[in-house]
Amino acid sequence: MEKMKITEARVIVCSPGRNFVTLKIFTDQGIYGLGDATLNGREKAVVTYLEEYCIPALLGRDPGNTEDIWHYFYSGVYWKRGAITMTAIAAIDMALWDIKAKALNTPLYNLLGGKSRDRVMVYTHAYGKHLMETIEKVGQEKERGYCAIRIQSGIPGIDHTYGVTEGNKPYEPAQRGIPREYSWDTAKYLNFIPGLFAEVRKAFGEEIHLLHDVHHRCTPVEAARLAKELEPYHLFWLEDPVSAELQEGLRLIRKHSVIPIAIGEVFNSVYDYTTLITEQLIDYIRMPLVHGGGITHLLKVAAMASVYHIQTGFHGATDLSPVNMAAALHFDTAIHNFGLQEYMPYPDLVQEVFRTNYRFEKGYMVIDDTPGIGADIDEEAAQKYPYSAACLPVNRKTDGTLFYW
Ligand code: CS2
Ligand code: MG
Repeated sequence: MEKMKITEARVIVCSPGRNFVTLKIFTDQGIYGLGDATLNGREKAVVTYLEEYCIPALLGRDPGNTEDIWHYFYSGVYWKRGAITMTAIAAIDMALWDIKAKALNTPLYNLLGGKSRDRVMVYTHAYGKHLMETIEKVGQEKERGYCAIRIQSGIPGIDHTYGVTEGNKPYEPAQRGIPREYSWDTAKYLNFIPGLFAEVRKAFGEEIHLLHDVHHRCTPVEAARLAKELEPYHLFWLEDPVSAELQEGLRLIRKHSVIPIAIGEVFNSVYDYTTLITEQLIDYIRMPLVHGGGITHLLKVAAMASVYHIQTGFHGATDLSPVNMAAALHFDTAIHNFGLQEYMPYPDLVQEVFRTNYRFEKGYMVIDDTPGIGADIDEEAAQKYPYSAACLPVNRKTDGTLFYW
């Protein structure tokens, strides 16, 4: 690969239905790379971090030196880790791998070990305001060909529940303006969910993989109760059962249940996982490329996880951009301990701005052999959709105590 030099880098912020941040790095060989830098509700913080503290130090470097550049922005920086920092590093890293694969005229997966599989199993979201609507939605997603479906539902007695949007609007938790406040009742939630899965299994049998996202809302003992009560329904995974700042809290769940656990979409480095992996307290790594320091770092995390029989299960909601999704599918195609990829189809508006190289086929994603990540951004189209501040909601218990959203 001919020696190249980074000549320019710029951050493209757009909002085709929701805010996205994309880093574009240019080289003296006319090849450019893209990296997703989207962090829902904190987009401008990442833009500033990239523009003020990263891009000036990137210019002139050889884009092929992914390992050294990653460490320059991680080990070389005094204030380490955190969602903003690791999202910025991820965007740089993704773009550099994109450049390298394009310069070598090969799809990215070839630089990550080649094909371990021809297609990548994905799961989508089914949710309803109440149990019957949820069952109906599961049927619709099954009809669409999904073999793995995440189930969320409105909870009787709770006004607004995570993961359930009104009507047929695409799922988007962030809202314009200051955070909306919702109220939550863990007891009502714990009493309702096992019955929901009993009904879903009754309606669809064992043939589809079912998943559920607790969204960080239980204490370890509450999560242990839920995990135990959900065991008869053979979930593919129970996601974010607890907030997991206290990694050893997962020991209590593990003691009471064999339900597979997926955790970490809000994590941003391997250090969030060390106890969870080495004590085999989890089964799937949720930390995505875009928030976990990019390809260079996730290769190391996935390798460490593989020693402990842990697989990947990357976050892939529509508030992570199609550039991240395309890069994730290359990663998922190549690594041996791939487990499952979250995939929510993007609304048409997003597809007007971002072009990608993957297609959905009967419950799986297939990527083509376009050199690089295989994603692109139409900057003219992006300009039609300017940024508009939005942020994630806030949650309170019914007595007003501030709680996890
Ligand atoms: C969720 C996300 O997809 C998931 O598993 O946890 O939808 C999450 O709520 C959003 O990405 C937050 O921006
Ligand atoms: Mg989640």
